[in-house]
This record gives sequence, structure tokens and C-alpha cells, in this order.
Amino acid sequence: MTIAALCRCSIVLIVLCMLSACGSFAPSAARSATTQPTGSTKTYGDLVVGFAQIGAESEWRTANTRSLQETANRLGVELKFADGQQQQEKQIQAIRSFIAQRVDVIGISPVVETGWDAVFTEVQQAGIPLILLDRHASVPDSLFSAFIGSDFVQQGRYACQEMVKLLNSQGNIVVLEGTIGSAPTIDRRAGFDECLRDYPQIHVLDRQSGDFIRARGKEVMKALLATHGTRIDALFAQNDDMALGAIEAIEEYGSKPGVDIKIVSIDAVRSAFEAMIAGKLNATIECDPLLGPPFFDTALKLVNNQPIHKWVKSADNIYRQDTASQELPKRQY
Ligand code: GZL
Repeated sequence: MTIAALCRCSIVLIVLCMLSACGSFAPSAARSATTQPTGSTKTYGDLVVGFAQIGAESEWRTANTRSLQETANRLGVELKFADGQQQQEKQIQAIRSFIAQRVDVIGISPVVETGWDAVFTEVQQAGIPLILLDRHASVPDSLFSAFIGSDFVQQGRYACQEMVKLLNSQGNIVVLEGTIGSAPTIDRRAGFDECLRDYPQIHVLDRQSGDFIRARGKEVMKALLATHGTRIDALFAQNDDMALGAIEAIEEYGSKPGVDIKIVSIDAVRSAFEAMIAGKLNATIECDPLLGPPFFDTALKLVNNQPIHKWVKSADNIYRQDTASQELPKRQY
């Protein structure tokens, strides 16, 4: 083949290569949407997701787990679900197992805020997207793809505002806090205390952890009543389960919950509405546990390189005794 012919062939080859490359070029915005060549976009039925749940400590957690499992079944996602039994080490073991199984996405509700950097780095190094669900963790933003859940600080502010109205801006309160070191405990306290600074006539006599568990809430409230007795005008319980336990303790003490001792809690589970209808609970701040749909929606977008929000924030309402009867039939958990 003469040199001239070789040159002509080379020019043809170079032009053909350029044409094929141009075919896949698109404006940058459109390219991000079409980065995946057609046919490789995953669907829910392709997804394998690992989730490290905290445990089964409250009605809220049960509803949260049910939402994840029912949504996965409905969408056809393969969900590998681990119950951490409220132990961080078990959640860490579950995450390492998900990495070894090469799942597409890993989700976790971190039982406490700290101690996650090492294992989250392992997830990142494995190239697996990580979603924090319900509870946040104190790690750099670079170590997780998205947080899906409520604004606990705002929930604390709402609880304080309800307490101020119930006490007419003055009185002595005790607080039942959740799991020590967990995001809801830390943030709900922050929001509650921030609001209380404007009401110097409201005094926090005591605050103890009930670990978000009903039986512990009853035990701790019994001890608080033994210590402070009738000086207690109101209780802020950081979840409904502890409030329901405290209600039992207050009744056994001989006082009327919701009347002698006003009670504000958080979660808005069905039992809280029943307690408000019975006049034993005064208000509950909603904390939406039905996070299955946004969780799997975010997971699918991540595996398809589609844009997502860093914080998918839940909308939470406030419920009081005056609407509890009409609201109860509508409650999904
Ligand atoms: C809040 C969630 C808390 C609930 C408790 O999003 O993490 O944990 O308020 C649950 O009922 O145990």
C-alpha cells in the first residue's frame, strides 16, 4: 500500500473515531442525565441494599422498620436487614458484612453520633454509597451521600413552645431523655433548651435518660417523683414510649398525668393519641418514621448517578388533645 493510500486510510480512521465520539457528546447537563449508556440504568428490581437498623426499642422504631421492609417488598428491592439491638458494634459488624457482600447501597440509623469514621471510610473505599436514615452521625459530609430524617432541634423547640403554653410560662419541669449520645437526644435537648432561655420562670429540676424505652421511662419517672414529688409541674419526654411509661408511674404515685403533671412528648405514635384522648398526655410532636419511600428513591438515584439532596428532610406536625380524636383514625403508625 502506497504512503498516500496509508495516509488516506489514517485520515478516514481518525474522522470515523471523531464522529463516533461526537455521537456520545452532549451538553454537560444532559450528559449527567445520560452518563449511563442506555440499558445500564438500574431499576429497583436490580437493587441490593443493606440496612443496619438500631433495634426495636420503641413503637417509632417498629414503624420505621415496617416502612423499610414493606417498601422494599413493594418495589422489588433485595433488602438485607440487620437488627443492631441498640449496640453500635453490631451495627458496625453489619456494615462490614454488607461491604463483603458487595451490596449496591448501604443505609444505617446510627445508634449514637460518634465512633463511625473508620467503618464509614471502609464503605467509601469500597465505592458503595452510604445513606444515613433517621439519626445523624458526627462524621465529615464526605463520608455519606445523604441524610434522610427530621430536624430534631426543631422538634425540641416545638416541645418547649407547647410546654410554655401549658405552664403559662412558669413552673418546674423534669426531662426524660433518650439514648445518651444519640442525635435525637442531643438535638432535641439543644432545641428545647434554646427556647427555654426566653422563659426564666420555667426551671428544669432534673433530666435523666430513659433510653427511649417505655419500661425505663416508668422506672426513671418513679425515681424523679420520689426525689421531687409534687414540685414537678410538667414532664418533657423525648419520645412517646417513655412518656407512656411515665404516665404509669405518675398514676401509681397518686397524681393525674396530663392534669397535675402536664406532659409533652415526641414521635406522635398511635398510643400517644390514645393517651391524649384519655387526657393523660397534653401534646406530641410528630417525627415521621415512614422513611422507606425516600430511602429507596435516594438509593436508586445514587446508583444511577442522578442528583440527590444531601438532607431529605421530613415534615413534622404538632398534635394536641383537642384534635386527637379526629386525628387517630388517620394515623398510619
Ligand atoms: C427519632 C428516632 C427516635 C425516636 C424514638 O427519629 O431516632 O428513636 O424518637 C426512637 O422513639 O427510639
